Amino acid sequence: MHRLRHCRGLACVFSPSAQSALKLKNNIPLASCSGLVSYCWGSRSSHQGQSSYYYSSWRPRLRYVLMSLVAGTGAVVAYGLHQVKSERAAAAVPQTVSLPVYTQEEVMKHCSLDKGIWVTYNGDVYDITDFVAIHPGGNRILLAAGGALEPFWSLYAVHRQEHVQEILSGYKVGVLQAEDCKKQEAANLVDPYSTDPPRHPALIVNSLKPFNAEPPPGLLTDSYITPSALFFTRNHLPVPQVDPNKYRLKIEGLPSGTMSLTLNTLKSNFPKYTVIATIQCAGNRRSDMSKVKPVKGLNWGFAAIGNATWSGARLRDVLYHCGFGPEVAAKARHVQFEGLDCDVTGMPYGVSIPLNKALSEEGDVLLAYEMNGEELPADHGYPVRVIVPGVAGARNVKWLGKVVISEVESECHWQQNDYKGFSPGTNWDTVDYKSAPAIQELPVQSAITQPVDGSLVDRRMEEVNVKGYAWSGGGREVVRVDVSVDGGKTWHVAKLRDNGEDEFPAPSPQPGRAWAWKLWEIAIPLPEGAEVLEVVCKAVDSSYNTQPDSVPPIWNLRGVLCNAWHRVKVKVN
Ligand SMILES: Nc1nc2c(c(=O)[nH]1)N[C@H]1C(S)=C(S)[C@@H](COP(=O)(O)O)O[C@H]1N2
Ligand SMILES: [Mo]
Repeated sequence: MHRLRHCRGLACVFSPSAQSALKLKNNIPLASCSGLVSYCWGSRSSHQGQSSYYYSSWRPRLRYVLMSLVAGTGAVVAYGLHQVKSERAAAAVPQTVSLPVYTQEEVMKHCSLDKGIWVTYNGDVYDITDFVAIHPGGNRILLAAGGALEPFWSLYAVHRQEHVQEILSGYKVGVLQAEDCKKQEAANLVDPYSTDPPRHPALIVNSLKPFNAEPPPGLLTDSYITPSALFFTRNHLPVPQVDPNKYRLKIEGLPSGTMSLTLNTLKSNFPKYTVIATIQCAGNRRSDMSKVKPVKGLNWGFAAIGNATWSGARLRDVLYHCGFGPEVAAKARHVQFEGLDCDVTGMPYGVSIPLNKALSEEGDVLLAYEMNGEELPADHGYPVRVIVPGVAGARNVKWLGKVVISEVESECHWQQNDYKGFSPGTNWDTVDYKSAPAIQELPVQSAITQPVDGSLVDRRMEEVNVKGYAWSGGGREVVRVDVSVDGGKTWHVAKLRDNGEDEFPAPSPQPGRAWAWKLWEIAIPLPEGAEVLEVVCKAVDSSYNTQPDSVPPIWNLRGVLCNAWHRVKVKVN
């Protein structure tokens, strides 16, 4: 963060519009910025903060339109990066020649596309101007312009791989002056993830920094309520350290100005409500989608979902207490949330939900401070998170710092340029994030947790036990789960359970308020002579929505909303 403040020519923003950059980055001396470069997050930004260096998306895009606000004229300059690529590459200095020594100050001057993008890493200086267009993580690489890569690479550990360093070495142009090196080292010692909490060893880790993990799917259906320690974790950033005594929840956009609530106020001044709600990441089952064609994002299996009891104050109660009334209602349409987790530039995680969901008495949106009867674990949002039942995980903001009542959706990356669905025909060259609405309610979903794919079934058992979960977004209750062991030719209706083996008292939900999943189970006779079974499930919700039979027609470049029939193959012996 500090490094960026030193950077004269701000070379990057987190928003498609330079305007919002000005608003968001007002701590940076924009007056001295000679070439402000804005960019579109969309096409190169990878899933939820994770970059992939595996997919074949390296060829430069032609669609690089960089807004260059030269000396405040706002001139828009279209800049085809690919054209200058070869010239610049020729200028890279071969390793055998002794390299020029640069000071940090000299490096800092190269932080715009016209002056070149320089960065330092481990005491070396790199001119990565040409690399910007082919960076799998998109133009966010520009955040490091004129400074060190280390603070960024420690946020996105995907970079700590040999071949990434190899790629970088091709762009080396010099070394950093010894004194400046020392200064950098001192600044880089802190690993932003060093304060992340300990985690359960049973979790299957998808990415360590930021931490993303899901439980072994078989454990999911062991209990109707997912134990907190096994509940999937989806973090985009380091877990923030929050002192409960200093914690303040800011409420903005109401006539009384900014309100500030303590944790104690939230707990004692508002009635405590408890809801049982399933949270599912919009990227759950992404790995099924990537089997069809590569997608960008964390390779979630089918356990990026969990069911818990959440307790806290109702958001609507807090909003009315803070002065929400007809005056605001006439204009406001959205409620924006900001987390206390920030990236290196100080940008918090942020998204929004429609205001009517937040205000509705039947919406059950909570400012939760408890999960499964205990205070929220660090990974799940301590001390306060939003629970938006029936809505994609991404909108359930953890470590909640701010609530803003607004006429517009959150401007943040995760609302504007991520978590949206597209046609299977849309690719990274044609995608227009503005053209699609943000994912809110999720479609109907189900998956098989038993038997496990690739396992063996004993013929002498005469039947196969099939188990799984089913859930739908928007409070739509799952009313039926159909299961087949012959790939979908013949079907059986599974027994739905509101509670698992544990005797959790789960009252049947009110219509439109079915926030929790259903576990299901069925024993199906083994078809005579079958050597392989293709076990398939599909759920039906109270609106008679059901799941599509295959992935290709719903494939999308980000691998979200994967809810095709879940299929598992087992051998009979
Ligand atoms: N502040 C903040 N809130 C967040 C996230 C985050 O990274 N930061 N991740 C979101 C996403 S994408 C999901 S799926 C859920 C996951 O919640 P969990 O980790 O408690 O399962 O949290 C959401 N809320
Ligand atoms: Mo998510």
